[in-house]
Amino acid sequence: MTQVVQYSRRGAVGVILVENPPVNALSQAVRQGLLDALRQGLEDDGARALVLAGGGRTFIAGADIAEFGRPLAAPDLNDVIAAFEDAAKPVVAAIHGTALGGGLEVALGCHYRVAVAKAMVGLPEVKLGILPGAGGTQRLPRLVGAHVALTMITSGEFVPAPKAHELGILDAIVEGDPVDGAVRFAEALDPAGPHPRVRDRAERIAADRGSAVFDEKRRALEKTARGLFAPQRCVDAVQAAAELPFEEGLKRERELFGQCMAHPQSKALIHVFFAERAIGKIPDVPADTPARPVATAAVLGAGTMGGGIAMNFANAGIPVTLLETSQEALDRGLATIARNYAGTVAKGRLTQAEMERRLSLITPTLDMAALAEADMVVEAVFEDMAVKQDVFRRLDAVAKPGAVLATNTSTLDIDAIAAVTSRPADVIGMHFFSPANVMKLLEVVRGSATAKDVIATAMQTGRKIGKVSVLVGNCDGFVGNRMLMPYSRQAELLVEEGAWPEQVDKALQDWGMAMGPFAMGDLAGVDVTWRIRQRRLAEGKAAGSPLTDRLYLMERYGQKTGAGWYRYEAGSRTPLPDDAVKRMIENHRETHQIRPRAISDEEIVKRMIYALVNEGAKALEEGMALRASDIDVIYLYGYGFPAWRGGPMHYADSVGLPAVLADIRAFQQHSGAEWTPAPLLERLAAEGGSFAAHDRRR
Ligand code: 3H9
Repeated sequence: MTQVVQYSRRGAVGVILVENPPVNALSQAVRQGLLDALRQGLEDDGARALVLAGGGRTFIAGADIAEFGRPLAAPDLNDVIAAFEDAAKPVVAAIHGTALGGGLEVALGCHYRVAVAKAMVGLPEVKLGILPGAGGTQRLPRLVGAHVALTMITSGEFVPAPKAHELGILDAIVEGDPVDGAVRFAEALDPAGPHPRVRDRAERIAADRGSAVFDEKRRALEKTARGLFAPQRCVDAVQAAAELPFEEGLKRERELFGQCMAHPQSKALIHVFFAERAIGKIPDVPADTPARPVATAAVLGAGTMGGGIAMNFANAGIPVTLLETSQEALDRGLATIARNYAGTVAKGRLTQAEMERRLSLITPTLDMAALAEADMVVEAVFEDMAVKQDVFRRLDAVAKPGAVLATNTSTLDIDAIAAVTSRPADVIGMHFFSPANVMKLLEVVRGSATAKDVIATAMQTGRKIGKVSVLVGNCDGFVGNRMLMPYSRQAELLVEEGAWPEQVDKALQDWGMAMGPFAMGDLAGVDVTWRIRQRRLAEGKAAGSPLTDRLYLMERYGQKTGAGWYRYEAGSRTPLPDDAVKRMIENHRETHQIRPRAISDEEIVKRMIYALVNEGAKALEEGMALRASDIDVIYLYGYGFPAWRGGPMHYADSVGLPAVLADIRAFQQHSGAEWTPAPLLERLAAEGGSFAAHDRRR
């Protein structure tokens, strides 16, 4: 027998224990080990019943995702499950931690399931762009009916054990050690049987035959899972459970599973699964780097960003001091925070008491000296180097030794800010995204002097306050906004050349982006873009199009003034095309003698997305991002890039780098230097490589 699965006996009950850290994934060795241990248990005359459990922190978290994409080696998981289901002795699954995907499917193949109250069960395959492929879509509906099964399988959400018990997925909740509890449960069973098989439970699912629930779910998913392939296939599979005999249903599930596996969306979503877990791996700041304790925090500036950042700390239970320069600004900031919380309470997502607890963790002040005890200070004042340097000089004078001094700048040089302090090693960038209390992304920006434990502290604190923390280097715009500059530039050029803002936005939204660039510009503020443009022009850098200047002169600053690239009706955030903007664009074209041409959606998408890819490749080569997959995570969590396309760098891989490069070269012929291909892209395309392979080599 293989070592990853062990068989032992407790009294008259045989125990099969999976030991495949960290999460007991069902690798080939585990599948084989399960078959071997089952045979041993069945042959063991001293065992009247069997218990299946997971060692370590969990039961079984599913198939081994790392094996996907390769031909699956025998034994097939379906055969393993069938062997358990047909076993001549009763088998009890003992669940703690999580029973997910293939893990729950194995448990559904056991005759009984017991769990500790803290355990969770679920079929999260849909989040990987696939569906349960080892009988989950056929067995779960037989236990809980089509409605609940559809909800669980199309959402992938985890169900806490007490709820799973109520639903009939679990037979009992056990106290204390799960294996002890399961052994007690097994001792009470009659070894002579019959041993109930989920596959034989026909009544519940038969009632769903011909039900409208399937079409209703399909229609709902058209809205909630727009553009996604797997959720609709999940419905097909559950419907097969209602309409076909078990074996035929399994066959249908297999076909649908194969279709999902072959689809580019599953490759993208599986890439995202690993990309999200790679961001914490920093070669020179290993996971065991001791972080500085952050028990208290302070935020400088109670504007939109500062207020949102303070809320993050309060939400995580960290007391936070909020500093402003005038009582009026402080009152305004606090009122916004209170309004934001009240909105969440009104939606039923927060209790009044919890809102009050969080508000009580925020201490307003006008006195810089009140920051003296904070373990971490985040500066969120006006985006201007002189202003920030002044703040850091004063902060340096009051902050306690060892405090982490972070700046929330979105574009400025961290080293120039750190240089005005006596402790550049303690200075770091923590770039939150607006609205900071909602957006998940945090770019942690490492300066040339930033200490490793300060990096570890910022990354860890970011996670603690609910952010997806990605480490980036110190360059203009860091990674996300740096890539956004050529992206926005393309958007404006497309409009100069003949497209309308609403056409550009629609093309990108249809492609999957949460928002188009012009609607996003209105949200961020045209004045903000204008200010960045002015700074970059003064520094002699490429800086977008003069269309922004015209809009700025018209005082159309975006949503906040009710007009930007679009107009907004009072109280509404819906962008409406505006003739005044069209006239402005036409005027601009005439002034510059541009003859507008019809531009296809395909051209729009290529120019926009490849602008991201090309700049991303440059940032990667310069070491501003540790991995191409980190760039993908930044775009998924900070810029509304569709997860099912895997992020810009994965998308380029999926198209094929030679094809991407050929298009970029064609754009270069048309518009020159701004499309100079990234040398890394050229190299990878020439050697038949990919960004993923480049990541693996590092
Ligand atoms: C499936 O089952 C298909 C079947 O229906 C049909 C087959 C025919 N495989 O998330 P963490 C790794 S599809 C391989 O940081 P946590 C993970 O990469 C599967 N590796 O921990 C990480 O590695 P590293 C359906 C896996 O405590 C480490 O474990 N199941 C797998 O925050 C720790 O992970 C799922 O989709 C896996 N299945 O969360 C469940 N799972 O340390 C996916 C984890 O090198 N997993 N790893 O970075 C999860 O949701 C979470 O990992 C879990 C633990 C909740 C279990």
